[in-house]
Amino acid sequence: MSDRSSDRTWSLGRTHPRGRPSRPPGRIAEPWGRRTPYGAGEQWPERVDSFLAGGLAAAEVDQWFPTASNLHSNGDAMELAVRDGRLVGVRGVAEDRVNRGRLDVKDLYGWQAIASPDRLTRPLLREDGVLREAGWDTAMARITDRARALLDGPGPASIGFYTSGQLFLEEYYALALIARAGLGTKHLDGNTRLCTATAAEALKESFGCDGQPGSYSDIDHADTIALFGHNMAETQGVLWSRVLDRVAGPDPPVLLCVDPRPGPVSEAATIHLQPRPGTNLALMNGLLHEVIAQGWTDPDYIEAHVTGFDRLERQVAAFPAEAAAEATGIPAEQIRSAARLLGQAGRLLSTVLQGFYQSHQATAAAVQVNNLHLIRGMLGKPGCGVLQMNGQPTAQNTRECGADGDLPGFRNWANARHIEELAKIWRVTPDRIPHDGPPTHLMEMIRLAEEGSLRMLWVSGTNPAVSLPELERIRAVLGQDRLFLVVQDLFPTETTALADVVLPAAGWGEKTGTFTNADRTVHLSLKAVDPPGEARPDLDVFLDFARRMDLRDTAGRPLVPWREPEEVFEAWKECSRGRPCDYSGLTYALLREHGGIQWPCTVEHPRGTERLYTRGDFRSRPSDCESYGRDLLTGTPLDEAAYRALNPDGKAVLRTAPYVPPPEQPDADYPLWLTTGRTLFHFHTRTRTGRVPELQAAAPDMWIEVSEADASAAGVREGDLAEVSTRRGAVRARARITGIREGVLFLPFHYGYWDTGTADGHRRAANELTPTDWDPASKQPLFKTGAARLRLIEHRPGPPPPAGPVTPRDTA
Ligand SMILES: Nc1nc2c(c(=O)[nH]1)N[C@H]1C(S)=C(S)[C@@H](COP(=O)(O)OP(=O)(O)OC[C@H]3O[C@@H](n4cnc5c(=O)[nH]c(N)nc54)[C@H](O)[C@@H]3O)O[C@H]1N2
Ligand SMILES: Nc1nc2c(c(=O)[nH]1)N[C@H]1C(S)=C(S)[C@@H](COP(=O)(O)OP(=O)(O)OC[C@H]3O[C@@H](n4cnc5c(=O)[nH]c(N)nc54)[C@H](O)[C@@H]3O)O[C@H]1N2
Ligand SMILES: [Mo]
Repeated sequence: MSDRSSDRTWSLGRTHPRGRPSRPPGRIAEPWGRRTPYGAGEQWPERVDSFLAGGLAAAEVDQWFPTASNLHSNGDAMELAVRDGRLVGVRGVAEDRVNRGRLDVKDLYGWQAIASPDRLTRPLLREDGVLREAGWDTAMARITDRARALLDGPGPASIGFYTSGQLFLEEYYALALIARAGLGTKHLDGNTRLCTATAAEALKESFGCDGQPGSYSDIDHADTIALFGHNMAETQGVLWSRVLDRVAGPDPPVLLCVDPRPGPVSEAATIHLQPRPGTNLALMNGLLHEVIAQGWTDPDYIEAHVTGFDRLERQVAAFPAEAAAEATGIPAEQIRSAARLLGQAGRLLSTVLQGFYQSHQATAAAVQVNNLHLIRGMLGKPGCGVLQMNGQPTAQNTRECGADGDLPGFRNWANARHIEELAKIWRVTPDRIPHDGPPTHLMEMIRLAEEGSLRMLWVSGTNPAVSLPELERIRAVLGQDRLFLVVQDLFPTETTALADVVLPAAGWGEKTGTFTNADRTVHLSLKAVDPPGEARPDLDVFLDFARRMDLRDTAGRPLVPWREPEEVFEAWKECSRGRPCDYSGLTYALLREHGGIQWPCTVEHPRGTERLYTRGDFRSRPSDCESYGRDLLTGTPLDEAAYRALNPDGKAVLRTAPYVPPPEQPDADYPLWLTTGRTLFHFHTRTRTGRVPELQAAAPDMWIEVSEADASAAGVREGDLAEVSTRRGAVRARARITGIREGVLFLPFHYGYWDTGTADGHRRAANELTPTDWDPASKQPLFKTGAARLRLIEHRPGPPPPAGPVTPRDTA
């Protein structure tokens, strides 16, 4: 089979004004690099990628420091090159299991952002409405004074923390201890709520506990790879290289792509299903109907390891391919072909990401992918894995350390024994850890701030004024006088602009810690250079806060006794011992010597564990599980009795839900679907990639992706300035006509305002348009569905600015 993705001229050239593309530099033009084909069961060949600034030679580098990529969740092992105390480049680590030396295009160039001249270097305090520089002592005193006053007054429920998927494990664990047992608030969540809350919930619902069953090495063995709402080519570039290398080798796997948009993934796929946004559950029910009806199941595996088959069979009975076709807009024949591909696969690997996670029945749809693997007995064997993907580099750690709406070590808030265990580890009484209901999710925290019962919000490592839905509302909530807003970041952002206190953080490369990728691989990241000015590691800031607040354990000793990241890591190992995410066999020294290691890593498994559930041994016993689950349709938590009734005693559970259409659908006023997402060259709100010349030049400004038919209906031509509006707001950008499904518009969500001025005047951020709504089970917001309209603002000559690999209308 030919390698269709590496040698095609993708359409950056197409958008160039004068016919022939002018080739952009290096890997911008060749995002996945050169192919290194390999066959099923073989080891993925090495290919070491490197980029050194200013044509420097490797011999001119003073020292190399180990780390892993921090602009996605792939966990590609890399080294930072330092010369004269400055970062000068990067190279991949050939020996590492994750990337075998390869680096994604964003990682090759992205490190340059940390040396950007506009880094935050001193704390800022708001005085008379204006942010002014101050010393750390003054800034921390301002924070602790406010925290104490609130604790003495309305109490801990008036304080909340909103953190990240981009700090380090040690930072999350310290923060979880401070917030939960120190202050006693349950208002602590991560931006993982927007990102992988559904991955976590889907794993809990099916297997009783979070924890990625599969491994990236499943790509080496699979004969069929299905990508459900996952644009892997643009969002996990090195993983995609691995797929492309299998596709280019002998006995290549076949690919299934489920995405309303065409792109590099659909171009490499045998079957491309283009559902209407928000109809994933209908599609999955249709696929499962067909798999069951054709007898493509594994009755022995089901009998031994799975419960709830009858329920699933009943649920999908009403969804033959015709019914699924009606709901999704995909022809029934295509649904049948896809079901055959999935049903007859010998070794099936599935990946799931935001096309499924950011919609109204996110958990219910993601769980059906688990169900597919369970009824086919395709789990825990080489080539048979589910990757309920993560997005951010350290999202896994936010979840396992309990810095989101979970408790550390995947403990169950509703299980009194788990609370006692945690209290013992933290040397406090169980009542110090709030557990009278599920921990507060972010969208609820925003509502509490809006109402005025949340009075202090400490934001670290996230930019909610661009990344949350319905920005007009978010700006109003975060900008209120009565909310004391602390924001800790590397750069001035749309969110720091609203803060009362801004704390300058040291970032990746400037601090030491560990983090874990989407397939449970832990890497050590060493400090390579000093942070600028007075910027400090987030860990130091949190520990300083704990000391100043004089947080104590039951015996009166300091509750948070640590000073160095390695001490926190050692403490975390104890907290994780015996839990699914067991780190007890890891040390900094081992990670340094060996590179990436997959948890659980214990005395029995000193080099980690490649796949979970290899013997169908799920962590679902009521005494052990992380969650008793939720009703997938309403989100209501199940109690222990309801959970026991599902009979999950060590078995996986087939959870189901009926399909309901998305809450907001196109109508006469707003006739189009709007969906949003990512593109190759930028990371999120561009605070880093927007400061990197190579990446910013490759995709400098916002655009609107629209089909030929929808564009011409609105009188819009390629490159024209157009407006997309929804019931929440309007944005303007130039149109790019692509092979996107008719009736659907796509906007990248990367473009906010830090580099163009304020949000006043013409707005461009995609989240001006998105609704305040979330999946009832995972509480993940709906960034992928909504009703919109398109209108021409003015004709503009020439094409829109470049954007990366957009599939043109003529090849879709
Ligand atoms: N280049 C780049 N890479 C990144 C990031 C980045 O910002 N830039 N961010 C990282 C993070 S945090 C994350 S979470 C991941 C996200 O990685 P992905 O999930 O791959 O990225 P998205 O673009 O958000 O969404 C994936 C696809 O879902 C499709 N989609 C939209 N609506 C639907 C639908 O209703 N059904 C289906 N089946 N598909 C739909 C979109 O067309 C899109 O192509 O990427 C990580 N990697
Ligand atoms: N419309 C729409 N909206 C979306 C999405 C979508 O697909 N569509 N996707 C959602 C998803 S999956 C995600 S993950 C979110 C991402 O949303 P955000 O988390 O808001 O995105 P980032 O731009 O990565 O913001 C991270 C911030 O942390 C800072 N930072 C980086 N490293 C450090 C550090 O070590 N310490 C500190 N203190 N700060 C640091 C960066 O400078 C940056 O300002 O967006 C969500 N919003
Ligand atoms: Mo994400």
